[in-house]
Amino acid sequence: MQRFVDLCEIFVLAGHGGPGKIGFRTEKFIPKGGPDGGDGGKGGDVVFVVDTNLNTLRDFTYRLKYHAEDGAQGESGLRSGKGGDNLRIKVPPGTLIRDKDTGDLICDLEKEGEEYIVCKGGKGGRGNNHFKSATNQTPRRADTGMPGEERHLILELKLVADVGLVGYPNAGKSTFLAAVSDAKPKIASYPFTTLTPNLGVVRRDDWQTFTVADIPGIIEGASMGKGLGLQFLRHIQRVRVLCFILDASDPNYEVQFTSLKQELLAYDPTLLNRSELVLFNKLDALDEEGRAEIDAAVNKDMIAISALEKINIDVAVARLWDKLLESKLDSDVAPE
Ligand SMILES: Nc1nc2c(ncn2[C@@H]2O[C@H](COP(=O)(O)OP(=O)(O)OP(=O)(O)O)[C@@H](O)[C@H]2O)c(=O)[nH]1
Ligand SMILES: [Mg+2]
Repeated sequence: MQRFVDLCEIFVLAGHGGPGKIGFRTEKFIPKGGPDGGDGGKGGDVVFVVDTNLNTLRDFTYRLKYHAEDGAQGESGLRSGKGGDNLRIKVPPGTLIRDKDTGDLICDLEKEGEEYIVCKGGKGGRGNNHFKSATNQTPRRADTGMPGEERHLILELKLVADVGLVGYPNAGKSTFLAAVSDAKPKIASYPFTTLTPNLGVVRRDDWQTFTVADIPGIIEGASMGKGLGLQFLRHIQRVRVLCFILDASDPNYEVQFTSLKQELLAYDPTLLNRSELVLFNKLDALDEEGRAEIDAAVNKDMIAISALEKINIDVAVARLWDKLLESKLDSDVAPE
């Protein structure tokens, strides 16, 4: 199983500025050429850049130190040394970067191509030309260049999804994600099948797509650490629409709905202000009486579906899309 990594620590170091050059002109017919040592090149910066093809921080567990290139030494003829290349580190969208020593948030990278310079490269040292004076025409002195900035960082990933699926274990969240998106999550008939979040892209047509996050199941008492706890709720803190999935074939589904809401409230009360859609799943498994009960409950914010038999899936997707558009008007953030 691939490990999902959403928190890690690394050390980054920008390039050292190149040293200045000590040199003198030595051309023919110019016997006493003056100092002509060029300046050192600037050290490379450490830059973080969003790559939407990534969705975990796993790569950072293999390598803990990152160093941008140093600047080159200055050259004769007053030529500056070459600047060190910037080190561009790719991170998935939704990566928060903190300074480990101060705890301060440095940046929050969300959109494709977004980037941030976390450490600046050191300035190159001055060549000996700069040290020429009336009393010293042949300075044998140059700067060494400044060190690059360095930092211990904590990277934290919060998935950026439009819709978050919330439900008890075994309710059919992963089955729903598989039915609507390109994701292939593990599905099984026992609770806590999903141990790490899954992200899927729902494609209505070429330009209407949105992302859905499927997180591990939540049970009553999760805020006190029961089950897998609430740690994964951080991944749906940024969603615009919460989609509750209830197992309508379970006689306790109403009680479960109430406790899900209580757990969300305990974790982050603002989650309850999101736009919501409730899906009564496993419609296919209901007897006539159960069906009648669900039929009475459905309305524009509550739909009966079967994720397994793909009943009413299109209706659910259309409703999620409408809700995203409505919430877009509120927050003015467009669905991708
Ligand atoms: N009859 C019926 N079974 C379903 C339906 N949707 C899901 N299931 C079954 O319910 C079981 C659990 O499905 P999952 O999608 O793994 O449930 P989950 O909510 O992701 O569960 P966790 O990952 O454990 O939280 C599987 O055996 C599915 O086949 C449905 O619409 N009808
Ligand atoms: Mg699952």
